[in-house]
Amino acid sequence: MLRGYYFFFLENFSFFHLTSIKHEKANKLEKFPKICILGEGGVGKSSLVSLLQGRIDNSTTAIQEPTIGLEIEDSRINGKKCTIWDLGGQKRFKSMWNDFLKNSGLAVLVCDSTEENVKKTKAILDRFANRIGSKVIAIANKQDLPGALGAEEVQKKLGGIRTYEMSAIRTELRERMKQILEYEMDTD
Ligand SMILES: Nc1nc2c(ncn2[C@@H]2O[C@H](COP(=O)(O)OP(=O)(O)OP(=O)(O)O)[C@@H](O)[C@H]2O)c(=O)[nH]1
Ligand SMILES: [Mg+2]
Repeated sequence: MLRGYYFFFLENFSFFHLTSIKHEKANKLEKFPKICILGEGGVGKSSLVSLLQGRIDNSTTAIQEPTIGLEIEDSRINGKKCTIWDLGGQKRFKSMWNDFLKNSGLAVLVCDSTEENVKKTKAILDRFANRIGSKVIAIANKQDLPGALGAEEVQKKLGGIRTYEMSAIRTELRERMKQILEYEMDTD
């Protein structure tokens, strides 16, 4: 019983803590376009941000740590400052997404290109459709793994949202990742 309360306290403490950090940061960053990266845990969202930001090189060991709540960082797309919101994909953080997704200029829905994960990704899309807004694209990540579904197939399963193939661990794809976001931020 005591144990239950303890975890209840911890969960709620972390929620309020994260919410206040979010508000503080959000107020400062509100004036810049916001890109939200969302998807199930472990699909490679933080790895994609690292690729984009030039933090992955061939000597870097892979990111293993799941994102706790949310990471916000500055970036530059088309020469303009923007903020990237990398949402933690674990189940316990999803209730916070409604808040995090507010005023997003572009939502990037990431999947790991397996049949099972694409199904879960579609469920995310349906659950947060009214928060994600109209500007949403998908990344079919982990294309380096055998059996990865291609962009066309993933796009069909996700109900037609524009989908790009990617592999966050391939440093040579950094420019490609940048181009995708530049193009999508520039068009309606
Ligand atoms: N093979 C392969 N592994 C990848 C790729 N992208 C990410 N990974 C690996 O997948 C694991 C999870 O990556 P993360 O970037 O932490 O995943 P995430 O979506 O941010 O996970 P959460 O923060 O828990 O939501 C790590 O071990 C990465 O190295 C990829 O394109 N190919
Ligand atoms: Mg992460």
